[in-house]
This record gives sequence, C-alpha cells and structure tokens, in this order.
Amino acid sequence: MSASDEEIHDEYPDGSVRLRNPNIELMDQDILYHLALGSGSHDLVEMFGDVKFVCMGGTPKRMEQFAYYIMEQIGHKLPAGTTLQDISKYSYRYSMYKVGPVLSISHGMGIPSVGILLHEVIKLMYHAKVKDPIFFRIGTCGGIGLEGGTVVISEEAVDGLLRPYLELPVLGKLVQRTAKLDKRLARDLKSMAEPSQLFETVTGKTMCTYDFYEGQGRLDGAFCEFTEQEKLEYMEQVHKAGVANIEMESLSFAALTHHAGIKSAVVCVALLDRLKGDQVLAPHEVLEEWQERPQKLVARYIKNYLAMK
Ligand code: R2B
Ligand code: URA
Repeated sequence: MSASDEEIHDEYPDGSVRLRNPNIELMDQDILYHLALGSGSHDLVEMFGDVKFVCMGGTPKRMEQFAYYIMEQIGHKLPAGTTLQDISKYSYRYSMYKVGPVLSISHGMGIPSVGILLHEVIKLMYHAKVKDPIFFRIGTCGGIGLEGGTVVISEEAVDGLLRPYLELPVLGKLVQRTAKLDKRLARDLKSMAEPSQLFETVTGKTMCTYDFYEGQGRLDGAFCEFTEQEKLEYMEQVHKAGVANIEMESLSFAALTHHAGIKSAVVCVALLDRLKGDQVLAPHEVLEEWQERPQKLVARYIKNYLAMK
C-alpha cells in the first residue's frame, strides 16, 4: 500500500489499535518474547486494560525514574505492601513499569531496538483491548543551532536523506512507511511549556539516523572520511530544511505508531549544539537535570489530561 492510500484508511473509528496482521488472531497464543509476557501466560486485559499512555525512552534507569516521577505527579498509590516492579525484568532486554494508566518502557538505542519493542507493545495494546492509547518518546538528541538543555518537540521525523518515511527491506523489497507524528498532540505539548520555565522549548523536524558517529556527521568517531567544512555545510543544509535536532529512534517510532493508528509525539532534550561540536561535554549532574525536562513536559500533559476526565 502506498503512503497516500494509507492516509485514506487512517483511523479506526472505535479507537482500537490496528494490527494489520491476520495471523495473530489465528494463533493459539502470542508470546511477546522481548517483554517477557504472553497472551497465553498472562491475563493481558486484566494487567494492561486500563493503560492510556505509553512513555518510552532509551535507558532502563531513566524510565524507572520517570515511573516514580509520574506516580508522584498523578498522585497514584500502589496497592498496600507492594513496590514498583520491572514487569519485563526477565526479558533482560527492556524494562517496563506500570503506574496506573501510564506505562514507562525503555527502548534501547536505535531504530532496530525501538522497532522490535514497538511491534510487541502495539500487540500488547491490542491484546489488552486498550482504546486510543497515546505514545510518547522522551529522549535525548543533538540540537542544530540550539543550546544544550533546549527541549525539542518533533513536528515530523525524517531520515539522513531528509525523507519522511522509514524504509525497511522486507522479503527482498524496500517497504516505506510514512513517519507521521500527531500535529495536535505536538501543539498541545508545546502549550504545556510555560514561559516561566527555565528552559526553552521549540518545535521542528527531527532527523533520525542509523548511527551516532558517521551517520550524524561527527568528526570524533573511530572513522571519519569528511572534513569539518563538509560537516558544517551538511548541518546548515539540513537546518535550512527545518531540522532542529538529530537522534536515532523517531523515524521508527513515528512510522510504526502511525501505521497502527496510534497518536504519538517525540520530545527530546538537546545535549549539545552540533554546530559547535560533537562531544557531549556537559557534566553528569547537568545532563541529569536536562533529561528531566522532556519528562516534566509529558508529565504535565498526562496530569492535565487526567484532570479533565
Ligand atoms: C539519543 O541518544 C542515544 C545516543 O546517545 C540514542 O538512543 C538517541 O536517539
Ligand atoms: N543522541 C543522539 O542521537 N545524538 C546526539 O548528538 C545526542 C544524543
């Protein structure tokens, strides 16, 4: 199906998650291997039926911190005598925490890692009969012409050739999936950024690459076969095309959520300005505080949403 055909069949009217795979219904059970869950071994409706928000970020630690933070923000109380558990602990791949209607999951680094996770989390939503979930990626990035600490809300994801779709070889042919994010969600998130806040929040296109070093035009990898001048010309070129930041998951995140009919947004904090350098030089404590910024914005959105219910 081409990208334009896809737009026509965009929404599922009842809000259910679209699997687009007739095989799953016919299987006795579906093992979500990398989550250490299964439709036969777990009551997924009972465990996850009340989920509304799925928040993903790179590292297990950050997503555990986010789980505690959102718990405090939405005033969620765990059942007496229980503590927060990593539901996917025995996958030894990803970490997943559930705080009321919020799932907080680590996705690792790069398109392959987030892609595998998304297949399984989308199926999880389907098995759990969740309606209209909203997915967020809260992460880090390199800014282009932006100071470290600036928060970027993605309007659209593009690849290293500025193409707005994910391209994946399937059975020897290239399949293209539009990498669309929800415009309204991005706008609503932007409106959550208070002018009084001590950091800047901007919107722009996000360039998603397959590599942190050469793929992002860094001069400091183990290999570099271009000059600083060539790097800067490329950065200026993508900047002019509307790219505000560079990271490694948004293309798959946008493409797979859109394909499943799920609203999604990407909110990342810039760790450095790529026009000024390549190395992440900010001290550990500063990086820690910066990484809380996308969490704060998304938590505010979730809190507001729940307050209006
Ligand atoms: C941002 O940070 C990671 C690379 O350091 C990668 O996962 C990304 O998108
Ligand atoms: N993550 C990236 O992918 N690139 C950066 O420059 C910083 C964080």
